[in-house]
Amino acid sequence: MTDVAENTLPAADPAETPAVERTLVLVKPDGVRRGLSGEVLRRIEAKGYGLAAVQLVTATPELLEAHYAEHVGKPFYQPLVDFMLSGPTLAVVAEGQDVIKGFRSLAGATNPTEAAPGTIRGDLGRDWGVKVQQNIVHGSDSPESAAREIGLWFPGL
Ligand code: RTP
Ligand code: MG
Repeated sequence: MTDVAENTLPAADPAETPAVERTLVLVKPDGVRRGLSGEVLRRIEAKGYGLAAVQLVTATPELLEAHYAEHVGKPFYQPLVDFMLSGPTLAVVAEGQDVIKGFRSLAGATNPTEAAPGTIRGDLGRDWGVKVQQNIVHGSDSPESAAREIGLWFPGL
């Protein structure tokens, strides 16, 4: 007679279970204003990533100072904050294997003039001749940034 225990499924091997990574994506006020929120979400989903949270947020100077702490004091900091306060932002937590790097790849280079066609910034962005690059999206640049930024934009998550 077969032992019942031998017929049960083995517990998942942690080494075989892929660690799901999360990143913070922002559709910046220019993207929301231009009606591109859906297009950005479509590209994230079409790539195969999941949406863990989506919320329209009106940023505050305090939130932006924490979010852009690495840029405080740079010449483009105040124009960047003014731009980010110019309308609502769509905050998104996207998830999947290597999604931090993968979304940065979908977003393209910071300067939309130089961003490759096929990327969000390359296809949908351009230089508008204003003080700071309005480049439609933000994506976390490391696991540490992602954890910090998700905590700022989604304190309850
Ligand atoms: P992000 O953080 O928004 O995903 O963009 P990023 O990593 O590609 O660029 P980062 O260096 O972190 O800069 C943050 C945002 O500041 C604006 N910026 N403008 N010289 C400029 O005009 C300049 N440099 C940066 C952009 O909106 C950039 O996305
Ligand atoms: Mg950055």
